[in-house]
Amino acid sequence: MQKRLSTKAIPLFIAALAATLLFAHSVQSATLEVGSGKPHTTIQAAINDAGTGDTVLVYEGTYTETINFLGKAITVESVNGAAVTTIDGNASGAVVKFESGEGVDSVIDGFTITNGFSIVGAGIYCAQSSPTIINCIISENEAFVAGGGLFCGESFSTITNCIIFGNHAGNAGGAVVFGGVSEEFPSITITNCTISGNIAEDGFGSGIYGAGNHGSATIINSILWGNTGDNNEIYLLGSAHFVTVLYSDVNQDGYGLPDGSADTNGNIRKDPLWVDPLNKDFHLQAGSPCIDTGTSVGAPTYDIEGTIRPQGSGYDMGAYEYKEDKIIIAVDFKPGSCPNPIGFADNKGLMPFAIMGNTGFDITQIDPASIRISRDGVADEVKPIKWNYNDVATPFEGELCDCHELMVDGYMDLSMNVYRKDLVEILRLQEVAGQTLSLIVTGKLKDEFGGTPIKGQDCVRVLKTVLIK
Ligand SMILES: [Ca+2]
Ligand SMILES: [Ca+2]
Ligand SMILES: [Ca+2]
Repeated sequence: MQKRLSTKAIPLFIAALAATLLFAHSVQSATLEVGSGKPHTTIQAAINDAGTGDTVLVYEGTYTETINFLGKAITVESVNGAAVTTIDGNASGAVVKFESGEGVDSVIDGFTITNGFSIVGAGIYCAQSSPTIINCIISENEAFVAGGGLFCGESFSTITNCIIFGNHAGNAGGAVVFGGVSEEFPSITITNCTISGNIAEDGFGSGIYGAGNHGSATIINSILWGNTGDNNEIYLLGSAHFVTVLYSDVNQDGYGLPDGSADTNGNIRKDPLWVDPLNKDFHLQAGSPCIDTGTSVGAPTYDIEGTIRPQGSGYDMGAYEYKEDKIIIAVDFKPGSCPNPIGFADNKGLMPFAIMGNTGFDITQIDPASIRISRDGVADEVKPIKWNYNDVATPFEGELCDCHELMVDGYMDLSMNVYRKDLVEILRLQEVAGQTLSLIVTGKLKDEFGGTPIKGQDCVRVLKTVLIK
């Protein structure tokens, strides 16, 4: 028998249910979509409808409007990032405004913010507000007086992973103005930003300008280079302004910055070696002094494009983390057997190994003459002696030094040989007798396939007694 609700109990039940739903509504945040064919076609319309904790999710495209957060603790973010999602202010005021006491939970993430025109703060204007600004390209905005890119007055804003490029101020602060006049001591934090090509017409702080009576800026893992004017990168109006610069590349001395002869506080003064700054490409080239020279302290987990930080041996300076263009290859020493022991190195004895092909990787693209074997901590490399194409092994998806004995899989492998004597002597394997260690195989694709570097590894077990005959 089912127990039935008495008629009397129903209103109570409904009231309880309604209360539950209301409660659920108050804690669950909504996502408001913006784009062509979406419930909202302008970002501002979605902001108007949003409540605390909601996300305004903006699809690719150019939105010609200016927006105002209206004091709301919401996240306005793009689906696919700043490179393909633009807010164009149409030269009618600041493009993005925070002027109603917004705090850290008012977030703008992943937009190009451009074509603003105002007295101050043409790209982003924050007054007595402290928003979170992340993954944005703030470019080609024009302030009649100050703060071409951003104006942060009485503000504790954080600005992370942003490119602030090609903005213009009639007087001061081509890229950023900070400071305050009230009793509060405002302080902004700029982390992993790339700031270049900004102009302050009167020459004061084409990069960053400390205005008002007081204020401080902390600049971490950032690049200020190629902003135009005297005192071109940073300028502080008075003695009650402070700037702390750490692990950054700034083309200026003073403010505790290096003069180019020595580094201070992790700061450097060296050409950042951008890929193509004239065409707004601020990715780092291989060999840039900004690669791996940032600090992990306070660094974001991703870069402006969503690449995981750090890549390589450390965090980079600027909005982009340098990502090595490298193909990871599957390698098997002694194909089809494991644990790949090595202990006796006669003159002519060979150790076979294979670089394995699969559906996505055709090993005939590899330049066999480029292949080298190395181990961590040893500078010298070993060159294999002969190679051919055949199917001898299967890629193994497991822990690096785990064993398997899988052989043919229908995909052709690049099968090579190396003298055991070379491995033992050149890689100094006696030093690691009794250990299992990984040997690294590097090389590159043939030039007609782009010459892309390749890298992989497999483990060998070095026997307790390594003999050389
Ligand atoms: Ca790095
Ligand atoms: Ca093996
Ligand atoms: Ca194979």
